[in-house]
Amino acid sequence: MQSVTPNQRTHTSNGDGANSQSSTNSDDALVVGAGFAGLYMLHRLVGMGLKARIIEAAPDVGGTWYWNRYPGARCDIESMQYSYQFSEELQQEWNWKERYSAQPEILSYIQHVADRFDLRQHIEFGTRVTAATFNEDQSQWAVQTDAGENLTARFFIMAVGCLSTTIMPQTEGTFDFKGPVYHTGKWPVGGVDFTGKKVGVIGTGSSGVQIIPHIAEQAEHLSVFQRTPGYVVPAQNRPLDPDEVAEIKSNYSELRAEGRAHPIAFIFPMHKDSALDATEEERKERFEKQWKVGGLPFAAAYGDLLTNDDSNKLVVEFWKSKMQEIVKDPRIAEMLTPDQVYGCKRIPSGTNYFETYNRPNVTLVDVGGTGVEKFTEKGILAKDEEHELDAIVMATGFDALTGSVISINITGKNGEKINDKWRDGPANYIGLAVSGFPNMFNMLGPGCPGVLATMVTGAEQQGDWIADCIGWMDQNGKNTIEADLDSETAWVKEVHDLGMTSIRSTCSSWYVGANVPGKPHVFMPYAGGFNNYVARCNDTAKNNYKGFSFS
Ligand code: N01
Repeated sequence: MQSVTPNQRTHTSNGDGANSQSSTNSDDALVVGAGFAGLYMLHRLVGMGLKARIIEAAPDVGGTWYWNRYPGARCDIESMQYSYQFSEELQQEWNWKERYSAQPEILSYIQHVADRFDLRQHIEFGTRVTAATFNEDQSQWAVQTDAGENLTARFFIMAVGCLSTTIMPQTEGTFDFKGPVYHTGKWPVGGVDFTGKKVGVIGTGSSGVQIIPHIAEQAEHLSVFQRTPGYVVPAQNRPLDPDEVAEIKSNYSELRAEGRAHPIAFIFPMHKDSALDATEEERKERFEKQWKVGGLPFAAAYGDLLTNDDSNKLVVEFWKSKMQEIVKDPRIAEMLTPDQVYGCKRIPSGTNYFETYNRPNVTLVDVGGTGVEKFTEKGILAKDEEHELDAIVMATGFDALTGSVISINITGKNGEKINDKWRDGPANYIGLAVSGFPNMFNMLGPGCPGVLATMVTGAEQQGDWIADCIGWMDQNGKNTIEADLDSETAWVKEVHDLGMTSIRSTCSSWYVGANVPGKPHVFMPYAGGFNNYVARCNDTAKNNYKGFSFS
């Protein structure tokens, strides 16, 4: 593996992160993160002949797919669509094995992309960016790393991941437990052997739903600590049929174009009619058919399941009947039944999830409302009962969308900190640029469809927009770009107003920052649809980057 090491370059610094003079070794662009977004960004920048490099904390590429290597980790968007489309050769030569890829296969794919496009030579692995300061005199970013480097670059681009800063429960005695504690989002590279162990899993979101069946198969006993049950839908994963793959590949670009024109950048069987217009019998038939499609697409059995309360109640009734068919103990089935509307949290795609609760070595512990009460030396205290454990797995999620940005000490113009700027919630223009922070771009974060659409497609769209913008600036003699405050304020309002129309804003979840104590409650993604978002970004570009100022 090739990487740039700190002593291969020299930089001058005045000690506070802002370089006192322009360094000859300055980069055109520094990108933070070597996941799908960062790698594509790098590919574009290097392809334009720019001096660009990625700083990556992990020892390898992959981003979220490097860290989330827990057993059962798998994508919930179909492999043939959850992949890059910028290279016809790449999409023709790569052969996905399953309808929904497991983490090892996705990681192999990303590693293949890094090798195939010769990107590793531009990546510094094992290094974390700690601070970035915009030097107004030199119109450059001064970037510091935990390796003690002081780097400079004209553009500072964050591809830090929207679900990458892990969070642990802030519960009494967090550090008292004497056994090992793992987080799904930072899973050990060599894996963990739970054979013969009593294991506790906290959390039943997408990560918990995926890991629970695997731990149950290995451990002597598994206790699942559930605060809020979810509407888990079987993924209906299966090996891909070679004929089906050949068919897609024979006309891949058409499928890709259809995907890009779609609100979530993902094509699947979708119905537009109302559940209320169907007879009970028709509905049952339709729901059963779409259940076989499974996963996220199940919600498209009718066009109004996520927008009409009465239709939503109908899908909840059907979902309950399916879950109750699987779970043998009615008391457990009751505990597994959510009381929220269907779809307000991201719907986990599961495999053998409900079946797991029929196993004699699995206990479901209801910690509704408060969550786990206390960690003790021996395990977890919940509802006045101590559960003795050998290991604890936190499937407790992430400080989503903003956590990995604000963990870097970023200072823009006039000494303004990103932490202060985003105190009441994230602000940016078209989800890409923050007023007061020139020549800084943030990929797949707040204010864009990112987490509500297919991430790889979003990464390419934003990577293209940023690269094209930099190309345009160079052609037009512009040195810096900055989002106008007025445009930013209007965009923040638009994101908020659209968010209020989305079912996703109606309950406590990471979409609204409710999972992190003290985080402002703001619906962060752009809910107007990927296709509309792309049109807005393109319109801005076509109009000489309307809403931005240049120097
Ligand atoms: O995290 P989450 P995640 N005591 O925040 C519980 C993507 N993803 O890692 O709901 C007890 O959804 C918490 O309970 P509650 C996907 O976008 C995708 O699972 O807050 N429980 C919840 O059950 C997903 O949405 C895939 O009441 C506590 C869980 O921990 C996103 O990542 C796979 C607790 C956290 O769920 C995040 O998913 C994995 C406490 N003190 C992830 N604190 C795919 O399928 C928290 N919880 C592609």
